[in-house]
Amino acid sequence: MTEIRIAPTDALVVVDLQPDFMPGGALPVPEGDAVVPVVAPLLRRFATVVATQDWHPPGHASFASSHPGRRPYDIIERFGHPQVLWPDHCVQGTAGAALVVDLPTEPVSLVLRKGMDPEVDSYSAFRENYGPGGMRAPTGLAGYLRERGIRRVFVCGLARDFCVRWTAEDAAAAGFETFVLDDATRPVFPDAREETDRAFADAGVHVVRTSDLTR
Ligand code: VGL
Ligand code: ZN
Repeated sequence: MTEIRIAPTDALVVVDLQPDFMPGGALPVPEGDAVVPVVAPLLRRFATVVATQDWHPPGHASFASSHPGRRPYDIIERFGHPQVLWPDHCVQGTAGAALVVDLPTEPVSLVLRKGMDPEVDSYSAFRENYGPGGMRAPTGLAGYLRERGIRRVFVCGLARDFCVRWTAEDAAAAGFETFVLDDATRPVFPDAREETDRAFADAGVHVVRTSDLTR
């Protein structure tokens, strides 16, 4: 076990804690609700807290309903990369797209909405998924964090194998020392656990527990 002292140059990135990702929601993450009470007391311990909000227009290209003959969780190719087709979820302005109410909002410095391009999915808080020309458009988050002097990024929230994974990989690629808070995240596909662990190791992302954090 490690001991990590929280510093003023650390940021907490809380990924997609929204009702649609909770059990019973439109795109349920098993045990997704279990991370909320783990994350809630963490927010006040960081000077910089970013909360992301999946925020799709109706008819988004990541929805199976936008592809006749396809069903949720089918995989197709878009812009040369695999795209999981999801149930309709986190539609802008709907109750399922709000941030969960059991999180304190006062410590949240920035709410970053993503997935607004109707044609391109957006798992990561830092960049959209692959779009036309194989490009991944930046969200501006790396610049926001750099301008605030952030050096380390701690990622938690949902889902471990999609938005948390892509956010952590991109944080590391952007030069931040990056940690995933493992007890504060859950995967949408629990069978993908080892693949995600390998991706974190390959990216140099540290997987730690919230009990490793001290101050
Ligand atoms: C997510 C699938 C689709 C996530 C968002 O938050 O991990 N997964 N949109
Ligand atoms: Zn989404």
